[in-house]
Amino acid sequence: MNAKNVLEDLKRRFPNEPEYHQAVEEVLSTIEEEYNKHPEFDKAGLIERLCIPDRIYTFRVTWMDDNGNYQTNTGYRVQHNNAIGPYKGGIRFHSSVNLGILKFLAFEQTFKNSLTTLPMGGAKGGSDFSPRGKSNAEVMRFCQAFMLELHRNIGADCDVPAGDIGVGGREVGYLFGAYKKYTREFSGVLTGKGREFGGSLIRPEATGYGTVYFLRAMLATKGDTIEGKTVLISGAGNVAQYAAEKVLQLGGKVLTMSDSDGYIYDPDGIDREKLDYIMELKNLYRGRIREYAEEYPTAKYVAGQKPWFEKADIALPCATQNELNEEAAKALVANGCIAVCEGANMPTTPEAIRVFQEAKLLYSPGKASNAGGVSVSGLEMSQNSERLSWTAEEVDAKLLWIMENIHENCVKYGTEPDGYVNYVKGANVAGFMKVAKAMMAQGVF
Ligand code: NDP
Ligand code: 2IT
Repeated sequence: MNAKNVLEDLKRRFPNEPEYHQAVEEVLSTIEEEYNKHPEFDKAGLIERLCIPDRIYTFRVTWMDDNGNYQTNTGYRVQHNNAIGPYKGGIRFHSSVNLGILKFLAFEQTFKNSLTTLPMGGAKGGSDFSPRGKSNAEVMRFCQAFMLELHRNIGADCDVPAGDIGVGGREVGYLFGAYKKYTREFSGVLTGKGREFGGSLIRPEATGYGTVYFLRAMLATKGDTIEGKTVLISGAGNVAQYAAEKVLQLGGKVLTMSDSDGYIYDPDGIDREKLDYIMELKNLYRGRIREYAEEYPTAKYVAGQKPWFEKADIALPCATQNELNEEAAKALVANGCIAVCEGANMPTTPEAIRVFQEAKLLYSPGKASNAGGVSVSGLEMSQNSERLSWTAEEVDAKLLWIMENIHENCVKYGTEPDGYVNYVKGANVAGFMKVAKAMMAQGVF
């Protein structure tokens, strides 16, 4: 394989999908060497089969808003690869959603899910519907209309969606209710469900907790800990909230959180009580992070900016893709940051990753450090299959084991001759090898 040629070919065949190209380039450039040690892979055209999704569903979703007007959005499901298990991955509702973004997410998910050790393939779906400013009833009608199409193409042993940006417990509940009604089947077809109807304990916390477990493992390679460290977090949604919670539990100090309008900086730290305020603000009232600075006047609100120019020991990007660019990366390094651990998917641009790696920072890509969410989704699937539910302690212990195992694999496959751990390479090679071997064993499809 010549990574450059493969990428050029994909760009020609699938133009106008920059995020997809970006994700593919990152993986190909780091697995090329390992791939080329296996001529049988190239003979089987493996790389093309691994980069192009198995299939993509696109559908119109029409629903009625509270004023009686008809609204039409586009829905998608990208089933990327099921070599090691049923298709698995979240659903994103956000105005920015398009096919290129979902293709990047489904591609990444395939390697992430492989890293978890659980039997899950990769998929992603969503819609350009924005839940922002919509009433509960509107969100419910949209979810029902979305599932009216999607239910034909998913199933507990075929493709199991979950949440992502704009899709949390409320949306998963409505989607599950609709699936059940249309199919007359109660099954583990979605994860992230409510506790009362098959959801796993610790699933809401899993991505954020897992990210901080991974961060702790990275720091441990330097004999360091989270205790006493200052932390910049972006986002104020599901991942950011529980990353903040775990940082607090481990003795760190969270200085920032953000949303798409700006960020808040609290020099005293966002403590437990203040985090409870944010959780209520965001999850119950669906408010804006700006309101934090009105509630706690010692904090400042910076509109239209990202938090990366503040001084801190650690950065946890937990909002969205490409939210941390080269300029921000240089500022973090100049301010003495020692670790960047991604809770979001592909939040760091390729130029910024280079800045971190050249400065020999501890830097981990989302497909390794945010894999805790889908891991507990996999555990939810296991619990649904055996029609039992495990205790929070049991699930949390398994989550911790999985994150430490992913970290070990990154170290195993990503350690460079000078001892620096290239977590991007480690995650990509470890994730890729398992999928590649499974595809080889199953014949040409
Ligand atoms: P939420 O919808 O709960 O929160 C998203 C947060 O990011 C909000 O604060 C939102 O602000 C902000 N945000 C969203 N889009 C943008 C944007 N274009 N620019 C700036 N800020 C933005 O989503 P999650 O917390 O679930 O997801 C966050 C990230 O983590 C995503 O990259 C997702 O793919 C990834 N992830 C999520 C997992 C999960 O289990 N939920 C698992 C693994 C990864 P606003 O309110 O203004 O929109
Ligand atoms: O990006 C992700 O890993 C998720 N949004 C979670 C997917 C899942 O199936 O739990």
